[in-house]
Amino acid sequence: MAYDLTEEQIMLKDTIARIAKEQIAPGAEKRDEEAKFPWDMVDILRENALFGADFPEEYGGSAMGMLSLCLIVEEVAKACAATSVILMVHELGTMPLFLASSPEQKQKYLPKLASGEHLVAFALTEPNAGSDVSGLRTKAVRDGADWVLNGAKIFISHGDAADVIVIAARTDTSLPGHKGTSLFIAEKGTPGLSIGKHENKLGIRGSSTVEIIIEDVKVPAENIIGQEGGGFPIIMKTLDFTRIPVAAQAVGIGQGALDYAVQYTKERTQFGKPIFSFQGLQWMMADMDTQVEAARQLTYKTAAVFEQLPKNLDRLPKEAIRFSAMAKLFAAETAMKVTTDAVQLLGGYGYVKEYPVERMMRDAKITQIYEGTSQIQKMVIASTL
Ligand code: COS
Repeated sequence: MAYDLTEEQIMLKDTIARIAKEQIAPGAEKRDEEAKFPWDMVDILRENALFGADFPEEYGGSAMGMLSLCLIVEEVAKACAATSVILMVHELGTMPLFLASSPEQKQKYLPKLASGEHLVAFALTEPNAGSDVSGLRTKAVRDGADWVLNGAKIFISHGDAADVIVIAARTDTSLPGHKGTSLFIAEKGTPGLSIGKHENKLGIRGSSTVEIIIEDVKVPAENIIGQEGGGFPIIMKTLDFTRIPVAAQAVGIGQGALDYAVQYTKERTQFGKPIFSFQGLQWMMADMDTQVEAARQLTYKTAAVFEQLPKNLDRLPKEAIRFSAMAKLFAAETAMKVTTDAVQLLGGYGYVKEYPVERMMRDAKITQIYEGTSQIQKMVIASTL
């Protein structure tokens, strides 16, 4: 399959790179330090109509597809990984709706999500259900025309900023977790839905990560997504799709660190020469460049494969699942290695907050963890062999 960028995609990438350089990069250090949800960045993404990049036109999106979304995420992440999380969480929270919601649910929720007027969160993880999603304890019990949800979620990105929250809960505890799980839409302000602990994180500190407490939260019966008990395959398929923007984020973080290191080593003089002239450092940067480019090509190829696939409940081809996990694994590992090497290239300056590479190194770490750890990606890849 060909995945060369079209003229439009090259222009899109250049435009986002310019916006990121002028409007997103300047506050990245402050956002990292303050660790507050960046509403000013939401405004920039709204003004540039980026929330609806991968939404169908009939719901107000621009239907640019997964590859274009990845180009956007990559360029934003190059400047500020925390800001790119806003677009990634948007894709994560809306994917179950694309895959399995009713026409009425789509009509009700997607237009305001496409414009970015509403934000969304995906409430999946629990203290006992991280890598093992089948261990969910949050329960939903039918009560007349409603479902009543009880439980707690942790590590939920932007749960405090979201207007719409997609919640995974067990609707039949007599069955193994992956059979009795369902997904529900809950709206901000629903009685019983509250925000608990805010995590104080190592990286992507400008994004918020919260606990969500669910106490007798009533949602109307029509807010279930797909069939009762049919949530697990929707969750798995959602992650198959959304691991690709995570890979794009990792590529952006790696490229941002490499660009900074190249520029720095050309300016920094030691032993009477720019340190870029030393072959030992050139070889490091040649390796970094090769790794980032390889991660980028795997990510673009995967995005191009996925954009041909219909968003419905059918199981994805094995090959697509394999590519998604490989892209996420390889790009995340690359981002961690390349950012660590960038800190090394800057030496003492790399270790202090006045220079951005230590932030990039801290930001890179999460790409090896969220939406499935690197070890889980290896399990997924191995399961397709
Ligand atoms: N798409 C659709 N359905 C899938 C699927 C996929 N990619 N992968 C598995 N399933 C289905 C299986 O077909 C099976 O259904 P049936 O029993 O009807 O056949 C069911 O899901 C269970 O499959 P399996 O036994 O393989 O699941 P496991 O519980 O062993 O879990 C892993 C598999 C580890 C791959 C899965 O739990 C996973 O991805 N974990 C990581 C979760 C994660 O990313 N967490 C971070 C969340 S951040 S939002």
